[in-house]
Amino acid sequence: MVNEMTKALEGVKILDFTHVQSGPTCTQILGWFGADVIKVERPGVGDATRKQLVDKPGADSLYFTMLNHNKRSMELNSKNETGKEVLTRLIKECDVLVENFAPGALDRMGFSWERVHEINPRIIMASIKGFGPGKYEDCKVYENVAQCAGGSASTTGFLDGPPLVTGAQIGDSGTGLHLCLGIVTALFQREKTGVGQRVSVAMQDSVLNLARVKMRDQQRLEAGPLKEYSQFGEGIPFGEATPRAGNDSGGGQPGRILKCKGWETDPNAYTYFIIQAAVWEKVCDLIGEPNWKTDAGFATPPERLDKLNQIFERIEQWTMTKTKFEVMDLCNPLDIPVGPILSMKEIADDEGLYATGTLVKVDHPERGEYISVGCPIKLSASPVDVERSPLLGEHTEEILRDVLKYSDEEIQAISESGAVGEVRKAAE
Ligand code: CAO
Repeated sequence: MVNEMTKALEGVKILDFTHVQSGPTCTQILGWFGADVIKVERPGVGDATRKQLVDKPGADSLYFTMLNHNKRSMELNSKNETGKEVLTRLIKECDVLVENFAPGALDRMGFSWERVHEINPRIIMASIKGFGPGKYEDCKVYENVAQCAGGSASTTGFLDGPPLVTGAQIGDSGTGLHLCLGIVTALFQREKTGVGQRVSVAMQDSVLNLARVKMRDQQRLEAGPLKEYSQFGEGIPFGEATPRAGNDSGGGQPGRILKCKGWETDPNAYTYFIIQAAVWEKVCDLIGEPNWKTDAGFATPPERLDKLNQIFERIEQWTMTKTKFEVMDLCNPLDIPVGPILSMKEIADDEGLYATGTLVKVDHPERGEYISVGCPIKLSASPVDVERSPLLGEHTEEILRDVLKYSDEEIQAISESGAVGEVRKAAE
């Protein structure tokens, strides 16, 4: 039954002019929701990530293959005159143009928003840049630059250490997600107005949006110290800016990462442990400190603030006698919020994640089977089938013929002009 369902974005054509990570994550999601994503790549070169962090010589890298599922690839030189004509036809044909070139690159190609809108007034043009309008608008930006400029790095890490970037790609993939929402919102508005619009997302803005609670804390500082930060209980004064909070929880409930059984040899034998007021008594019983339920200095959350190190050291003595999964099994029935620190290896081995499609095994003609992260957004009436990423230019001819309706002679002429590189047949 499920396979007969239509997909949410079926019929929507995307001119995917994205590369590296931020843009491709966006168009990949649109592809998962059923849009026809036509990835336009430089002839013979393609998206630079195809050949970055290569693990299998000759094959597209995992960097590329995991970010470009459910797309068709077309080689097209957008600086060649015939290439520009083909691109113009693509713009006429598509509903959305998505790009994350360096600032000004599309204008230099001759395809400013004004020009694109003139070619197709219904088209939505969606762009990612590092910064919004202002003093940094011309900068090229990568993931960690965005994490630093968006307030994430200054608020990540330990108080006595340097700023830290996080492993989650909040600058690239986070921005791709924001752009995706902008695109579907603009498509929804177009249903009513009939015209397209420009959608712009800056990586700095996306990171800041995700670091919203740290801007909350910046303003709370004016009213006094941030009591839920460990440094308050430790008597360390606050400065002018939101400090790094180590592993404190951002929600106001004391929380830490604690060692579990095996920590001496396993770098991920740890659990997150939160002591919410509502479950304090259960925590006390669990760790064998029943007196702390009523003892002066321990009974209420404000009293405990200057004793958090002592309390978490005691809880850690208990967690170190259990594996992180045993901690989970014992705490969950008591509603004590804990979370095992899962390694990527443990996640890759989790059958439950394959059952939900969050992890998928994908076959690829050049590299064989590999694991990919599937679509994290589940629509009950628009199931996702994760398809392998396209080879460079795999669909050039198919798109020229079926989407752009060029005749055989015209395709021959386009090919001879050097606009599309060598036209190849789709791989099996
Ligand atoms: N045909 C012909 N030329 C093409 C082409 C095609 N199909 N596709 C791209 N080009 C050209 C561009 O027009 C540009 O030429 P000019 O410099 O003459 O204008 C050139 O290729 C390089 O494009 P670029 O500047 O976008 O690429 P880069 O590798 O130098 O920079 C990046 C990469 C990501 C820093 C930059 O694109 C950027 O800042 N993007 C916006 C922010 C962003 O998305 N960053 C996240 C990237 S993921 O970490």
